[in-house]
Amino acid sequence: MDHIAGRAHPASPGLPGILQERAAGPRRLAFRLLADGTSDEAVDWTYHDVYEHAGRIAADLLDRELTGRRVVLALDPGLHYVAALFGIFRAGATAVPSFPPTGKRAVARFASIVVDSAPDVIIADRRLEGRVAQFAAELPATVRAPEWLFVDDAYFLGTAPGREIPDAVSDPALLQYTSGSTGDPKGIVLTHENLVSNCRALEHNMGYEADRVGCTWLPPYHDMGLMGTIMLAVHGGWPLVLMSPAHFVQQPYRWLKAITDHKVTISVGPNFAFDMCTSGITDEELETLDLSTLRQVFCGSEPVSRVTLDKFRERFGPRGYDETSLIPCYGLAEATLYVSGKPTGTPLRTERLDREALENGIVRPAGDATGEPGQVAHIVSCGTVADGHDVTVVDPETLLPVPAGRVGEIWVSGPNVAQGYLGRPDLTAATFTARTAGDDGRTHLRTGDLGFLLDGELFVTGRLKDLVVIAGRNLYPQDIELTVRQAHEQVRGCAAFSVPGEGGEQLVVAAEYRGTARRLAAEGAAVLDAVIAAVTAEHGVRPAAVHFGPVGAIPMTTSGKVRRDATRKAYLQGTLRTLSPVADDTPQAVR
Ligand code: 649
Repeated sequence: MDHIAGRAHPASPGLPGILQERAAGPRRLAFRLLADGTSDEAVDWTYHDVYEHAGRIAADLLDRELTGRRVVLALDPGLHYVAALFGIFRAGATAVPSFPPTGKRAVARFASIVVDSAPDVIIADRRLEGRVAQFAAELPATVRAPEWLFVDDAYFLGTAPGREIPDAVSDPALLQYTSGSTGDPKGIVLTHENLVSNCRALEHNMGYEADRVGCTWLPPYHDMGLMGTIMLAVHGGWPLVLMSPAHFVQQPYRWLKAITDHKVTISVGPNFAFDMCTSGITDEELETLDLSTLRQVFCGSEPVSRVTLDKFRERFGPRGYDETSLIPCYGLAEATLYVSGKPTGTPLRTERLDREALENGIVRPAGDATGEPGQVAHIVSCGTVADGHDVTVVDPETLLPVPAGRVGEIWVSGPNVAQGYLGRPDLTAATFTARTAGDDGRTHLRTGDLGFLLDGELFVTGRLKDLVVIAGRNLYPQDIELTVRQAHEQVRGCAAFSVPGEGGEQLVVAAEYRGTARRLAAEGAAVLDAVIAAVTAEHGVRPAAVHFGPVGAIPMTTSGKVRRDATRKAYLQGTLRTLSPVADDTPQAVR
């Protein structure tokens, strides 16, 4: 059996089968957990270790006859998470990746996942044992209470129930919850074929390298951290250095230091992670870094910003970072993960486009003479479409494909496309089996994202739902948000959206202010002026209102994306947290 990265698995055994083969081979490093975020407390597991630990879980699940049932994974990121994932697979159950229900927000979201997925068992760390009763009280009375399986190091040392573990791979393999709204959870149904197909498509992009070493701090309960790193590493047979997301967020330096210490060749992060590194690493720390081993650095999950990439290159180029290694990529959980990425080894491509034309859906190079700052949009290419897949750009209203060089909704077809949303037949039909007006004989996944194809490369411009349509112009909120963040140093997070007003939709900006309410009272007028002046100058639209809230006021998804729709709703309901000197929560009007 061939299990070398980049080549096909002839019998297509699925991930649990691949793990089993690797476990039967020579002992090789599979995962290295940096338990405290540094190399001081590294815990190494071979494929054999993963397989054995997974077997302990699988035996327990089989003992409860859970083949074909759903099991929620509520462990902390780490090695037990990986073991439990493969244990669930080996027992032929469906894994529902989640996180520990600790903290108010996490509990609410966790509860919504449990209610929607109706699992038989929840696997959690032993330390939560005392808190389960409290959590159970959060669940609606109509929900059948799941059993809990508590694990810790001692659990894995214990003897498994004495039963033979069959290779019980049944579909569906996994239920992936999107990171969006708690009130409306959507569980994406993925088969083992989807998981393997996604790995193969990524390996086609990455090519084979004998000495590949990966590093990730991404949460394992999201598509990018799970399908993009843990599964891909097992599929490809190369070691992966793991760090918890919290360790990265506390100190972004740890990510780059791990790359340095373990001679990492491949890593990944959303755009914000690159920003955090650029602004959050001291000069002394910088001196200790060597990023020259990196050959592939994926950047996806939110718009890839030219400004971010330039700053990152300026700061880390002297430490061996080579921008050719950066791979802007695009994907979504509804397509398992991967849809497109820059082919390995090719230069980064950024288009300088006429912003006004782009607002009208037309891709036109910005003229050299274009001097106005707001007139040029820099759009980074997300590369070529995954092997075996196809992207059609479609006019969301007429459902007709648009020609190359026109903006439309990104529709995807191919084996990475998931089966649908659990228990939502209508939404599944509308989203996963869309047909173009001309009907090209295929069904497509409607992504809700906007973009265009140019010379066979995909450029993502924004989200259809988030478009701010004012006076016939289509404004991209992320552009306005960038302007706002750059307008004043005290502004941190930001969301731009529109609300109905006299004479049509009006632009509203909600911004997080880094200081206290008292400080805002003192300098608020200056910040407000700076924001309004910058937005008006760059985008030609004057915000009708600017709302200031404390840091953390703007709702975000668990993967760090701005939830503009939720921000807008909270703003309209007056529940968006405020710092504004205005005592009640009425929007601060622009003078
Ligand atoms: C996007 C996932 C893209 C996502 C990632 C390939 C170690 C190191 C590296 C490694 C392996 C081991 O956001 C992922 C492909 C990673 C290979 C790593 O290899 N999924 S989501 O469902 O949570 O959200 C989807 C939405 O995010 C936005 C779109 O709105 C999309 O619908 N999005 C983007 N927006 C703009 N630009 C992009 N490039 C975007 N990518 C996702």
